[in-house]
Formats: sequence, structure tokens, C-alpha cells
Amino acid sequence: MGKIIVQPKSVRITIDPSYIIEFFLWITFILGMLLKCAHFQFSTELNEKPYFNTINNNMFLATFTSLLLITVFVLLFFNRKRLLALFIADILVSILLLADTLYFRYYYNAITIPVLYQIGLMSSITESARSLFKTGDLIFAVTIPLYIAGLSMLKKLPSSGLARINPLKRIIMVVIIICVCFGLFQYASGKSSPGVFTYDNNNVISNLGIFYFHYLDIKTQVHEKFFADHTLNKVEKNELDTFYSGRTAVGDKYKGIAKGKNLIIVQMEAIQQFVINTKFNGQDITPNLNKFINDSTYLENFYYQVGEGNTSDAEFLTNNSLYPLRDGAVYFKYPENTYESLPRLLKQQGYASYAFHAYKPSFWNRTQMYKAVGFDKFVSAGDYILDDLLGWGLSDKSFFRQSLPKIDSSKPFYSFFITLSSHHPYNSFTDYKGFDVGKYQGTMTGNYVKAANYVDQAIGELFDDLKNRGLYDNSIIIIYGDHHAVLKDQTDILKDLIGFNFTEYNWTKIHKTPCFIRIPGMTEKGVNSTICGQIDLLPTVANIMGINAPHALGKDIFNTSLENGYAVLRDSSVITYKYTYVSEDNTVYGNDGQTLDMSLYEGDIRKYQKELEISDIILQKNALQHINDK
Ligand code: GP9
Ligand code: MN
Repeated sequence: MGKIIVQPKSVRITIDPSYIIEFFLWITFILGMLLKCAHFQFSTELNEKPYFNTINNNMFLATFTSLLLITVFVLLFFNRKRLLALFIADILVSILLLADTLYFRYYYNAITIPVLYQIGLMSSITESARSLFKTGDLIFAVTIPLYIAGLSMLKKLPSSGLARINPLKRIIMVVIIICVCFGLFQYASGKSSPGVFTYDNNNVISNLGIFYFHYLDIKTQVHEKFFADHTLNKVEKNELDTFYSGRTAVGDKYKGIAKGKNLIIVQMEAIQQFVINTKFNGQDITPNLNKFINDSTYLENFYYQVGEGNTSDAEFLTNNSLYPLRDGAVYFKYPENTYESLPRLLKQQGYASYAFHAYKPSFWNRTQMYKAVGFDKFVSAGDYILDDLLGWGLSDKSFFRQSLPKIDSSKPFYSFFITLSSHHPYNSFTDYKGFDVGKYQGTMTGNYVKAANYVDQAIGELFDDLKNRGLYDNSIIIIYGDHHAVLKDQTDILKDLIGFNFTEYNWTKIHKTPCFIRIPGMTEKGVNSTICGQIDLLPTVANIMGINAPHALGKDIFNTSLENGYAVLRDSSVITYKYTYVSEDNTVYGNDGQTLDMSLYEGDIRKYQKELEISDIILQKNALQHINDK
């Protein structure tokens, strides 16, 4: 009998190569996106190293959850073409992240739906955006070649693509992923403290990631647009009544000392306080403004309080003494509201009011908003002869020179000037010869110093012109800057200029612009150290002009003692004489920069932050619409 030889059958498991490619591309999507999100979160300094601490872990987990939800969407709506859909989703989301990154570096906010109203402004800031692009941002394109390789390999397979997944399997996958997402997100959100979200969008992003923030923003905007009640309800009315009862924005000291005088306000583009009395390459950057300190009241602790509306927010704060919005610009969102504005208050006293700005009148929706604010006349780009161009358009020197003759000074007037030449990224000053910046020639630091010096010269010429026209001594003259000059990731400029060392505390304390108030007949001049901000200008002016401003949220600076000074920033940071609350890291600091026990200050901080809530109610509910009926 012959032997039976059992030959072992060779077991060969063959995996369809399309599975491998598919697996590889899903992993590319998830890991690639996590990497891109990490780049956004850390390069904007929303999150800080070490990469894996409690806040960052939560953020990564929440971001991972959001990515899984995007895959659900792809799986649900696409079958054989699911990888192509994934590729397109990757491109779209990467574009959004790049836009968020660049936008954030300029405005310290991610893009929100209201920002899309401002889309028309984008062409003007492309130069700024370009200056903000970093080589590392190429990471947003890094996955593209991988998809192209994967998809073309897939096409070359005999099956020429992916196998269909039957509907039941797809639904089961989708349900499982959604359950996982829900569990993970609950875990991540349970670990973060929602209290810090109340006033600051950036805390939402650093704790729960950029995708969750976008979801929240869309949800809020949809609710506001379609479901929110826009009439002032009883609770809100009571809240406003309680807030205003017994509160007077204006005081008694210096009451009416400048009654009947003209009012001239100059808002300077991007001039921060640190240029004042600062020398660079052996010369004063702002000699005229330095001299003006002794001819005016110089507010050395004057904070800018703008939000996403930037320049327009600064204008808004000054002319209305209300806070800007947490999302978007008031100029775009509420140009139909009624305001108790400076032009309107002065109109009741027989003043004519002018706004001067030599740029497109539609920019920041000024034409529309100035009607609501009540300016009688808006003089914009088309009203000037473009005889001297610098940066975005007409130079500030020519702007002032051409503006003054447009004022009818035979009757009392209020003129509001908004300068433009010193706009970020200051490139147009490379060839400016008025100030030698030595080795900084051609750098952003050098260009900013030149820009600030140029504005100072333009102001010097304005003073001469006002004197020649006999307006200098019968006008209140106020000069201040609109907002930051230096972006958070360009703080090298500050290091070069003033040896600035970046900490969240130092960054908050540098949110200052110089502010000068020259009042004819006022003998008390020089430095005033009271902590204050742009919101305080209206009540301060109202007091010296002898008028009342019952709904102003600011305070009258001349009637506020050093100890009672404060400023609330739109990101909900609070600066007082005793402490500084920095919303970015939710920490209270003493004046030496040391951390203090938050629990001791919480009540006080909330009291100041209440002003933001009141302002939001006034804007959202158009609560001042009946002020003229009384
Ligand atoms: C343009 C100018 C610039 O009119 O006010 O606005 P900004 O970019 O600084 O907000
Ligand atoms: Mn500006």
C-alpha cells in the first residue's frame, strides 16, 4: 500500500489593494487634518506648549471628534466616489484653516459668519495677509500629493476604483461613529470650564478646537437670524434700568469749561503708546506728539478696546461710548440702529459734524453707518485730489491739508479725522527718507518707526494749519490711535523698539494707544495716569462741553480718580489700578506681573464685564431706539 502524502495547502490571504489604498487615505485625512489643526492652534498661540497638557488634550480630542463627523458626512452621501469626496473635503477644510490662520494673525479672532459681511474689505488687506504667510503654512497643502497618488493608483487597478458598500453596512458604520463622537466630545467638553467661554471666542477655540467653534458660530448666527426675538424683553429692560439707575457717566469737575468750542478728533491708524517719548537710532520717533504732552492732558494709560471691527470699532467706541461686538463689526451688523452718538448730542447744541477719511466710503460700511451715527457730512476718497499717494491712498499730510478748508468754521463744528498712511504692514515707508532707521532699513520694525514718524509730522503740520486758521485755540483737540500696530506673532518689532518680552500679561498691558486731550483754557496739563479707554472719550467730552450723555457706558476721565480707573477689553480682559485680569489665560495678575488668587477678584471682574453684556443688549435689541421719543 502506497503512502498517502498529505501536502499542506499553502494558505494565501490576498488583500484587495483598493482596501489598502482606502485605509491609507482615511488615515491621511485624519492625521493630516490633526496636524493642520495643530499648526493653526499653536502658530496662532491660541494653545501653548507643552503639546500635551489638559487643555491641549481636550482640544485634540474635540478636534478628532469633529474630523470623525466629517467622515460620517462623506460616508453617508458618497459611495464609490467616497475617496474623491474625502479629497475635496480635505481641500475645502484646509482652505478654511489657512484663512483662519491668516485672519487670526491679523485680528486675533477666527473667521465668523459676520466677518463674511466684511468680505469686500479683503482685497485691501491682501498685502497684510501676504506679510502674515509663513513657510510653515505650506502644511495645509501637504496631503494633496498623497490623495493624487492614492486616487490615481486606485484608477489603475483592474477593478478601476472602490467597491460599493451596501447601505446597511454604511448606516451601521455611521451610527457607530456618531456614538463614538458623542462620547468623546462629552468627555472633552466636560473637562473644560464653560465660564471662560462667556465673553471670549478664543477660549472656545483653545479648549474645544476650531471646528467646534465654527459649528457654534453657525448655530448662533442661524439662531440670531431666524429664531431670536429682537425686541427688548422684560428681563433685559429691567437689567438696563438697574444698570443705569443712579449711574451718571459725567461728573462735575471741569463741567462745561469748553462749552461752545469746536471739537476736533483725530484717530490715528495703528499708533500705539510705546512710540511716545521713545528714541530710535538716536532720534525721537514722535517729536511733535512728545511736545504736545505738555500742551494737553496726556492719557498714558489709555487702552484700545476694539474687536473684529478694528478701525471701525475704534470709531464706534469714540462716537457712541458703547462696546464693539464679540463677533463681527457693529458697522456691518447694526447700521440701522439708533445711537446716542457724539454727532447727535452735539447737533442738539447747534453743531455741524464732519467725518473725514480719504478712502473708499463703502469700506467698513461707513456711508451707511455714518448716517446712523448722525454725521452731517462724510468726506471720503472721491472728495480729495490724489496729489500725494502713500500706502493705501492719499497721504495723511495731503489729507489734513485738503480737509481743513472743507470745514465751515463760521459755526461750531465737530470734525472727526481718520488717518490712513500708517496702515500695516507699513511697506510703503521703505523709501521714506524722513527718518533714518539705520540697520533696520527695509525691515518691518524700520518701516513702522518711519510710519509713526510720518504721522507725527503730519500732525505737526495739522497743528500749524489749525493755528494759521485761528482754530487751534478755540477747539478741543483730541488725538488717539485706533488699535494695535504689532501683531502677536510679529512681536520682534516690540523687542527691537522697547525690549518687550512676550507674556500674556505684558501683551494685555501693551494694548494702549497714546491719547491727548487739549482743552482751550484748561491750565492743568501734562500726564494723567488714570486707566481708561476709547469708550471714555464721549462722556469726557460731554462733560467739558456741558452736555449730558445718559446712556454712555464709559466714564468721564477728568472725574475719575487714579484708584478708580479701569478699562474693559472686548475679549473681556479687565485692567484696573490694582490688578489685571487676562482673559486669554483666565488669570489675574498683580501690577508686578505675579499671579494672584482669582477667587478674590472674581466678583469685581464680573462687575466690570457686565458693561459688555449691557452693550450687547443695547446693540442686539436696538434698545436706544426710543431715546428721541422722550
Ligand atoms: C480703511 C482703514 C483701515 O478705511 O480704516 O482699517 P483697518 O484695516 O485698520 O481696520
Ligand atoms: Mn486701523
